[in-house]
Order: sequence, then structure tokens, then C-alpha cells
Amino acid sequence: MVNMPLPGGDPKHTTDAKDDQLDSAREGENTGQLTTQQGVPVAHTDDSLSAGERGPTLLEDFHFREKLTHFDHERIPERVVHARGAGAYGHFTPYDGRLSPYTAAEFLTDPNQQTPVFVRFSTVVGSRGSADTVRDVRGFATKFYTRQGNYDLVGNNFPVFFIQDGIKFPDLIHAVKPEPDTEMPQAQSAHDTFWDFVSQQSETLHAVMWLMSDRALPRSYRMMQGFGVHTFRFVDDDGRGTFVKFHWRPTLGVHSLVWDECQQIAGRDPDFNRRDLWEAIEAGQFPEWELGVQLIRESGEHSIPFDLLDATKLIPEELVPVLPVGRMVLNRNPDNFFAETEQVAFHTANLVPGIDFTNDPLLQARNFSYLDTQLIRLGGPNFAQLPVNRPVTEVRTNQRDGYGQHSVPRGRTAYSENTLGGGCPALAPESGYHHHKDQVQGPKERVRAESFRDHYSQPRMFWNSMSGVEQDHIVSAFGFELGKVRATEIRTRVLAQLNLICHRLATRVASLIGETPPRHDLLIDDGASSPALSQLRQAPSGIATRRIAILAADGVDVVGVQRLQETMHDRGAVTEVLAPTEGTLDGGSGGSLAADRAIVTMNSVLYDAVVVPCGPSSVATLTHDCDAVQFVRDAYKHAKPIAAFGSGLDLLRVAGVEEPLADRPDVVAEHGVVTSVAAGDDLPSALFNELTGALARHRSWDRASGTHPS
Ligand code: HDE
Repeated sequence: MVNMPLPGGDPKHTTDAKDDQLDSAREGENTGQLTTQQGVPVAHTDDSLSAGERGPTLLEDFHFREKLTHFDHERIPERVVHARGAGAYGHFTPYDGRLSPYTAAEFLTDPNQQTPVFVRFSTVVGSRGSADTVRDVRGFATKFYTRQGNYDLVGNNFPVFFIQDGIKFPDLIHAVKPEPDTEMPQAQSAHDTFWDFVSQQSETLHAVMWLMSDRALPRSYRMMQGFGVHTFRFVDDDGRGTFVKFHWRPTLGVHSLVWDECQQIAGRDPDFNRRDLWEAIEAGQFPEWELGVQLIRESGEHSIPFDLLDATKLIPEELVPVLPVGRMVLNRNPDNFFAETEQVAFHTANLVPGIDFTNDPLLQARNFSYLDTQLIRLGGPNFAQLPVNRPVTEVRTNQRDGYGQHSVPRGRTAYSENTLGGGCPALAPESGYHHHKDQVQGPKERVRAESFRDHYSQPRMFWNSMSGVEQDHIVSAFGFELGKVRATEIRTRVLAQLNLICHRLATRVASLIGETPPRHDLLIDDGASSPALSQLRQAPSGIATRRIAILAADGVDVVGVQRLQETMHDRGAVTEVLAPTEGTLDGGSGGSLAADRAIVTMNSVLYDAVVVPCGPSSVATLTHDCDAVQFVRDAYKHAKPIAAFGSGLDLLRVAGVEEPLADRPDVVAEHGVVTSVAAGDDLPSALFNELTGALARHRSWDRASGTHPS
């Protein structure tokens, strides 16, 4: 399985065992003649066959009937959760054999094996056509096409879940989905039924804290962590088990949007995260994640201060460090959304030797649900034969028939044991999958384990771990969501729950929604925190793929812009020149510049930073263009890096930027606003460096105006 360019082809496009296999299912471009499903050439497809020019349509028009019938059956049920998603292919390689003492899974232990993968990212609540930038958990599901069969790691971008037992899943989802009488609101948790559920189910609180945090608003799928959530089990060659938690860490850092931006983007580009993934891969800027594991000896299970089987708890990295074990790169977009991203079928029970479950009751329920759901969604038991789902290993089962049977099994025998078929397919007593020999005993009963009872210490730890800005965002998010809740008793119950996490949190939220704060501070806070949970406390990442808008019009300083573009491109960022109209801009002192887009078609929420270059007539045009002024205003409000040079500073003044601006060629950089009065060849490289630093920090939350929205 090597990564080699396709013959005669695109250097970005690589081939591996899965890509090769998909080739047999790929159809050529639609360049030949139109045919029916039966391959009969079609002479005419715009008018149906009728009796007379204005007469009724004839039943014998087989082309019409086939065309309409197929169209009528184009839709399949969307996923009941995670309906909206985007996917890509890539590969995973372990760094070395460091996991060999723990697991027999070859794809995790043999650095010479590069395993093809397909990853699907998703939102949870919204329908297939909903916006990407809603406040929600993101799915992060990976199918590893290993040499030992398919392994699916079906995770999320939060390390904890809302409930402890899968039997509550339909209740949770019914509460958060649009309300059944009106089918409103779409893709939002900000409504009565969700908070009614939360207010009575304190086990939801930890995941709810994550949902109200910036983690629920990822800037990009490429910039979010992934978690397996449950405690799984590694099993070595001798059958010994080790508990394991899986982590994906993006090399681009973990970054979020702000809520006000999310709402604007939902209208301006509902495909924001999907487009970002697609475009980055097309541009050869392949997203990468490091896989990490937290390992806990089976004998050490009870040294962890909570139950490892409880999916509402995380293991702080400070307690059990995350061991980096390998790297995943996504480098190929699918050819067809429906065939691949829609039809991919993940299942928590798709395991390979070396990995096993635990008795986590949420995981046990999932092991039932995923197979069950594919049967209705993909219409029968043969969905594993769909091109995206097929393993790269050979498949030999005794299963036969069913809707959508694509293979042509040969021979007389489809049962085991047989003698007529030579005993084949034969069993694999050594290399086959063996379930871990877990000791279980106890009475049959419907009961929640005592060890699952604490629902407050980890939400509190999460809250304590946040920086001040992150806490502000959480408070505003609660304010927004509960502000949408109409039933006062639900608001009161939620505030009572928050009071058990932190009295200050409850009081701040109450004041935002005009409710009486809970009167007493009921808890003793042990001050526990896990600094690794704070996004803003993490070291700044590079600026690869960050998008910079350059606002320009006729008369712009072409030399200055070109120097900016070259420098920022060298550092991996993407620049686009936005002007009042598309076309070619005349430079103020000669030369010209291509405008990539008209300002009116874009908005600062679609970029990470904005630059206003010099050019007196260019800037004069922009200061009279409401869209350009608003562009800078929004970027400032959203705490984004802003740079301006020469006369470009005038647009910042008109937009109400309140930071100190340069009055000399020396660069002034205050709270992510980077300015210099120099232009063209005289532009100091410090301007580029300060802009780079501000982009790497992502946002400047300490703006003078202090008005950034959360
Ligand atoms: Fe899922 N989940 N889930 N889930 N889930 C589905 O399977 C379910 C849970 C997750 O891109 C469904 O094929 C139950 C936790 C992802 O195709 C369904 C329970 C986590 C995806 C289902 C959970 C997830 C799904 C819907 C509680 C994170 C999208 C369509 C017991 C660790 C996969 C489908 C994709 C999808 C059931 C809880 C992640 C109905 C019953 C916890 C990423 O089977």
C-alpha cells in the first residue's frame, strides 16, 4: 500500500488499496451517448411519447417511465442523527511499534503499513440541508480499511456524551431535534424541549458545558480534536487487556468561530465547513491529525476517581498523559457525494483483532444501533458491498441473497460445516477475532451503577479549566439558549442545575435572562481543573491555510499587495483580493492587480483576517462602500487580525477601529491590529511578522472596545 501518483495524472491524487478497489466501481465521465438503464441509446429525452401533439402520454414510453421512476426513488432516509456531513479519504500510519505490547492490531503497530481511511465529519442535530455552523457536537467517524478487515472509530469532537445509558438516546434526540408538532427549530438546541430534558437529567451537564463552549463552533473540521469517547480495550497477542481512550489532535491547532459569526455564516455560506475541507484537499493542503491514546492497566481501573465505563467522564490528560501513536492525513476528496459520503456506513462493532469493547452501557447500545440503522437507511443487508464500505481484504461469508446483492457467489455450499465445498470458507482459529475473556457476574436488573452517580464534579472541572474569555463565551451561550426557552419553570430548573456546578456561573446566566439568581452557593468547589481542556491556553499553531482578505479598488498599492501576498503564501496562508467589482484593478503607481471576488459576494466572517493596503484613491472608494466598511467593522468586532498600511489606515478609522494606529513607518501592533504608514517597497517586514503572529493566535480577545460578541 504505497502512495504513488496515478499514471499520467494529477500529482495530488494518490493511490492505495482502497483507491485501486474503488476504480472498479468508478464510471467514466458522461461523455458518450445517453442510454437507458439497459444500455439502449436514447434519441429524444425532452418530450414524452403522446397520442397526438396535444394528447395524453402513452404508457409504452419506457424511457419516460424509467426516467421518472428512478427519480421518484432517488432519496434514502437521512441519518436519524449526524445527517449532515462531509467526508474524505486518506491514510493512517503508526509512528512505530510502541503499541505492540498492548494490542494485536497490526495497523496500529506496524509502521510499514499505511492504512487507507475514509473520514466523515458531521453535525448531529440538523437535517441534511442544514447549515454547517450551528451550535452542535461534531461527529468524527473514521473507517480504517486495514489488512485485518475494517475498523471503525466512530467518535465526536467532545470527549464526553450527554447520557450514560444508550436506552436514553431516543429521549435525548427527540428532545433536541425540532419539536414534533411544528418541526421547529431546525438544527438548534435553543428550544424548550432540549432544556426541559437537560433540566431533569443532570448526567447531561458535562456534555452541555462542552456544547455551550467554543468547542461547539469549530472554525474548520481540520481544526478540531476528535475523541473515541468510550473506554475501549486493547488486547495483546496473549489475550491480555488494557483500557484505552482514543484522541485525534489536529496539526493546525484547535480553533473556533464566535457565535455571532456562526449565525451570519449560516446564511452567507451554509456549506462553510464542508467547503473548507473540500477546498483544502483540492489545494493540496492536506489536513492531518495525530492519533493519541491514554492507556490504563486493567489492574489500575479503580485508581481513576470515577467509573471508566461512564461516558460522561473524561480522564484528565494531567492524570493519564496522551501517548502519540500515529498520523492520519486526508488527501483525496470523494468523486460522488451520495455514493461515498452518504452511503458510508459506520458501526462501532466493526472491530479488528487487538481492539475490543468494554461494558460501557452507552457503547453496548451503539453496538446494536449502528447495524440496525443501516438496514433501513441503505435498504437491506448487503450495504457492506457498497464501494465505500467494502474492506480491502477478501470477504468470504456464507451469507447469501437479500436486496442489492452485487456479488455472484459460486459453488453449492453456503453453510458451515460442509464437506461438499471442501470445508470452505475455513475458520481462522489463530488469526481470527477472539472476544476478550471478561469476567461478568451479577443479578439481572435495571439499575444505574452507584459509581455513575456524580454528575457535577466534571462539569465543574471543565468550567474551572476555562480561561476568562472562554467562561464569558459559555455564559453568553447559556444566555442565548435559555433566552430562547419560553417556559419559566425550565429556566429555573436549569439555573438550579448550574448552581450545583458553580454559583457564579448560575448568577451570571440568570442576570442575562432576567431571572432571579439561585440564592445560595450550595457547593464546596475543590478547585479541580485540567488546563489541557482550554483551547486558548494551548500554544499558538502555524498559519497554514488561514484565509486573508485584501480589500482593494483602483489605485491600490500593487507592489505592497504583491509583497504581502508572497510573504503570506510562503507561510502557508491563502489570500484573496476583494474589490467593489471583479476584474483587473489599476495600480496607483503603475501595474495592475486581479480582483478575485466582489466584496458584496463575501463577508469578513468567511475570512480569518483582513488587510487594507495603501492607495489614496483605492481607500477613498472603499471608505464610501458600505460593504467594505462593514467588512472591517465585523472583523474588528469578531476579534480578528486586521492589518493596514499607508492610506489604508483611513478605512480603519472610518470603521471605528479603536486601537492605536501607526503615525510612522514603524509598525504598531496592538491587540491584533497591525499598522504602518509605509507602503510599497518600504513596507517593513515587521508588518508581515506581526500579522503572522496575530493569525497564529487566531483572535485578540483584549480589544480596546471590549465589545467582541461571544
Ligand atoms: Fe451515534 N449514531 N449513537 N454516537 N454517531 C449514529 O448511525 C447512536 C454516540 C456518532 O458519519 C447513527 O449510521 C446511539 C456517541 C457519529 O455516518 C445511529 C447512541 C458518539 C455518527 C447512532 C449514540 C456517536 C453517529 C445514525 C447512544 C460519539 C455519524 C446514522 C447509545 C462517540 C457516523 C448511523 C457517520 C451516527 C446511534 C451515541 C457518534 C442511529 C444509539 C457516544 C460520528 O446508529
